Amino acid sequence: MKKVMIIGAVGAGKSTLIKALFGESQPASKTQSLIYRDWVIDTPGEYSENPLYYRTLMATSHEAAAVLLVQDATRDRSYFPPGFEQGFAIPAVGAVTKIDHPQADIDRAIGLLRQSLPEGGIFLTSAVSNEGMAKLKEELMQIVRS
Ligand SMILES: Nc1nc2c(ncn2[C@@H]2O[C@H](COP(=O)(O)OP(=O)(O)O)[C@@H](O)[C@H]2O)c(=O)[nH]1
Ligand SMILES: [Mg+2]
Repeated sequence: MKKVMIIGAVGAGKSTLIKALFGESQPASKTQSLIYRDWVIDTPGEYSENPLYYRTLMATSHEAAAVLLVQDATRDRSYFPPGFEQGFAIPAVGAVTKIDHPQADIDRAIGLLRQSLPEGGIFLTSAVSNEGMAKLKEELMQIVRS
């Protein structure tokens, strides 16, 4: 099965999002390396924050059908460089995480994500309330099945 590679800063909620996609609710432990799971590739946040790892992300993307850029709704900055999505040869979609959080600013998160993902769908999600999870899963399943 084709895979979706999930990228984003340390603590953005990537691993928790993946657990929610698989219907699990236990907390995610810190991601120390690339983790292949079914149709998903989880990545350590350091890979998105440190340009030294960009080559690893690019190489890993060759095993994926799409890349999912994750932005934490509670954070006031993005770690992706502008236009990051264009560096990948595969389609990209975005996800804003933690929209349930009292400090979430969804418009700010969309704005930050759009700097790296000029086009492509952006899905608003919470692994806590499960809001937006079904829609995101549907989109990703469509990509991996195509
Ligand atoms: N409120 C809230 N917290 C979340 C959500 N998703 C993740 N978190 C929290 O964010 C922190 C980092 O999550 P994690 O999945 O490990 O981030 P990763 O480093 O991107 O894999 C953890 O404390 C999670 O409990 C969410 O949807 N809502
Ligand atoms: Mg993780």
